[in-house]
Amino acid sequence: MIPSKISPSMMCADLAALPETLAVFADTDIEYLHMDVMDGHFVENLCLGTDFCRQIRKMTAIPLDYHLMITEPEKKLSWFDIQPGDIVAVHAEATHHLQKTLTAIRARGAHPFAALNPATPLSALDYVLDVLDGVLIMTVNPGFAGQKLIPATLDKIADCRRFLDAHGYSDIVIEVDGNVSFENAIKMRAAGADLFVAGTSSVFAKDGDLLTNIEKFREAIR
Ligand code: S6P
Ligand code: MG
Repeated sequence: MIPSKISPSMMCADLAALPETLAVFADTDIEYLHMDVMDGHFVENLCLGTDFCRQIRKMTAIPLDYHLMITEPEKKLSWFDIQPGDIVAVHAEATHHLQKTLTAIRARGAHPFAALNPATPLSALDYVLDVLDGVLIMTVNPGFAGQKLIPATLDKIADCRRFLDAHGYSDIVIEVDGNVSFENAIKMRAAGADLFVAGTSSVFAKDGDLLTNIEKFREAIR
């Protein structure tokens, strides 16, 4: 089993407390920072621009986990300061050139991930497994934080793990994103997820402080 990791969703962070939040993440060995980039076209929302991503990069050494919810990501990779060790997830639905885009991400030393909307079948990955480091399974429709889990996506996580193992790619990471609450994270881990995007339903939940939420979340995904 791949060790579990946390990627807090920075669109859910309190911007007024950004330095303090990043310090807590560094102290608690948070593995990635999830950067939701939305173009108002692929999804109905605008979020986290290139300048914001560059600013975060200057404030922390934690690798970035770019989730590009933008059409034709292959034309926009150079807009970002992608560094070796970062994750870059592009949506299979957003490009006609998935294989080419994943290859371009790998050429930058970053980890290429393919993101799949809830309705997109795993067969979209059939011919790109050799250029993938991870699959980002959306467990809500992308665009907004604070949504409810789509239950069928739990089966999809388990199907994805079986599919990867059956093809000899047990080392490909499964990332999950959308209502990864403390309760849902336990089920997602049991289904085979490895990397957990933590938003308003866990790490940034208002009824707990950041440190307690992180400890509780680590316990849930152990
Ligand atoms: C949604 C985006 C996500 C959200 C995250 C929020 O389109 O890709 O990364 O920020 O899912 O988490 P939560 O717990 O509020 O659903
Ligand atoms: Mg996301």
